Amino acid sequence: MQIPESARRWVEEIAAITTPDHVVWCDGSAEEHARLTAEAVKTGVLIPLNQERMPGCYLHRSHPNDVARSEHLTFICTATKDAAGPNNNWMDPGEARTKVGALYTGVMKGRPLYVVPFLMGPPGSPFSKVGIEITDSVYVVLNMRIMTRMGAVALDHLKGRDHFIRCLHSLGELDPEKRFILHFPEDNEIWSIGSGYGGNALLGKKCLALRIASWLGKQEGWLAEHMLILGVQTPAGDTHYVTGAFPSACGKTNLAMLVPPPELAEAGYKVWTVGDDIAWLRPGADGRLWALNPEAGFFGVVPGTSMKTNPNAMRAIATNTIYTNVALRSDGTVWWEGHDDPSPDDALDWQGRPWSPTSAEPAAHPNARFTAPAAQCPSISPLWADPNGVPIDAMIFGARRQRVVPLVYQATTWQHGVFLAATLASETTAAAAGKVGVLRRDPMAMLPFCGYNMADYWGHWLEIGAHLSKAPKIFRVNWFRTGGNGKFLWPGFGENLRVLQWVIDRCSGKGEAERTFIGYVPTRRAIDRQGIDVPDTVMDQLLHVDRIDWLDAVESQQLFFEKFGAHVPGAIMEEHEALARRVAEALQNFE
Ligand code: GTP
Ligand code: SPV
Ligand code: MN
Repeated sequence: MQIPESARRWVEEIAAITTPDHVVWCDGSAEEHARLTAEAVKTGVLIPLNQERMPGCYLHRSHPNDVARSEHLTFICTATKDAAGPNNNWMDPGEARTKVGALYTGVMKGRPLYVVPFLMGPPGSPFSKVGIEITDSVYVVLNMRIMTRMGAVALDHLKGRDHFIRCLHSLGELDPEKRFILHFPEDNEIWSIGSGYGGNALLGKKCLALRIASWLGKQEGWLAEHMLILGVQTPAGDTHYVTGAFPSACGKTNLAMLVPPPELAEAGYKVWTVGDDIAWLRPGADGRLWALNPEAGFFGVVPGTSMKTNPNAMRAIATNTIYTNVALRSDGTVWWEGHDDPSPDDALDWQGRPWSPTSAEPAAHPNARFTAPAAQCPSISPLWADPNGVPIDAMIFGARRQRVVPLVYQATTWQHGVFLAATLASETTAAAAGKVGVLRRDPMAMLPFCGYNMADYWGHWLEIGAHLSKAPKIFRVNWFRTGGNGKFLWPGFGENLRVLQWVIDRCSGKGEAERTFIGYVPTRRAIDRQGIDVPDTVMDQLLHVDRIDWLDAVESQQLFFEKFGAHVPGAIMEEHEALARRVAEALQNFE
């Protein structure tokens, strides 16, 4: 491995502060993987699963207080508070370095310090970025090996230069009082301490590929987004690529791996997975928007995953997978709520406590996760690691909304679409610590991940649109609308392809729609319902746009925009005011 001098010096500096037992440079080799896995098993970090039934699979139980991202402990440390915006927690960089820096003194005593070079994006792509993560967690190393291109491949990408993002991680004492996830975008640096969990600790993912990358994208003219990327192959044989931004645990992985229902499969539809969580997008010389997946694996929600909901994920996680916080059955296999098998009579829950179907608590943590190599997914696209990515026809924005938002509708222009995405709101999930089911604004599904002032970010979106002669069409979807009985009205999962069909139709100038005050809504018959039991009355409920509901929505948007003051782009306020006018008109016509 070609180690740049600057990296060597930085590691020495950190080792002098954290005083580890020894330093291990990770090269990403198979031999190293075997050695680190054995080490993790010996120290109880990983529990081997039944190797006959689940080759290469392991279980990890995290600390019970460390099971989700900690948004309230996540900070953007920029010179001014204004640069971070009201969407982020802010800490002065000097203060952060003093206060949190002190926590690193001697923190790795008795533990190894691993140096993990990693590449976000395909090898050989001019758009890929290199990070180096220092960590004292072997679990982090083993996860990074699945989620990124790790080791020699990353340092080779540097070609002797020292353009890498410094990522410093320590488990610390796993004390929530001493837990911080800090980003220094002005210095290309990330500091994380006190958590070993996913988005807090695998620093290539949310910290680098979204928060730091969104900042870099603003300077360099591209976008880093919380988006899946998929390709829909139609019976005609052409493939249309679509991105989908949904907040955490709102359906990206499931949509990315969609299996067409029998009627559509027979007709010749196929869905290809390019990415399930993060997309880096840039305008191409052809005036289209191109997307690539910077990750190499999936860190997906386990509960609810089954052969019925997501067979591609089930196959992807059958081998070489790390399971975090699921239940363990007596035969050494795993189980979770929503699994195809019935509840086991006796199992150990995610904390290792005896569990039976009469137990009061769930067997798996609601935010239990799998870490699996993307290449293992049966629907993985032949272009998933293409250095240029794929050209995007449509972008969809989805969220959990029991009420108000129809199954699907289309924005009238790019500017209207940016406004639609900026006003996205969703009911909170178990992916972040805090209450579940509370409605909050989550623009572009990026509220926890935008590394700078979100209103400036909307401006950047508008600016990107100005560089696109063939901009993707923008849509809003909602799989989660409920009826009077509180049940979901739409069957979801594979059947979501029926909505994608309309989306693709609209991109090619087809697909029936009615222009309403929120945008183009499909007519009842525009969504193909052959083979599913969704009666006309239910379809009408799914597509209903209610004037009173939207009057409330406009008022709440106003309050949200006010938080960002003068940073809100004029074009966004224009769209907001135009919507308010259209809603008022609709109310008048109604009376
Ligand atoms: P992150 O990894 O946290 O960013 O989440 P994600 O957006 O990839 O969410 P994921 O696809 O893992 O879905 C989370 C939960 O939503 C799971 O429990 C799914 O079963 C459920 N879900 C996904 N798609 C649908 C759908 O179409 N309908 C319904 N009702 N539930 C869905
Ligand atoms: C999310 O919370 O959106 C995730 C999981 O994708 S984590 O990597 O923990 O952020
Ligand atoms: Mn995510």
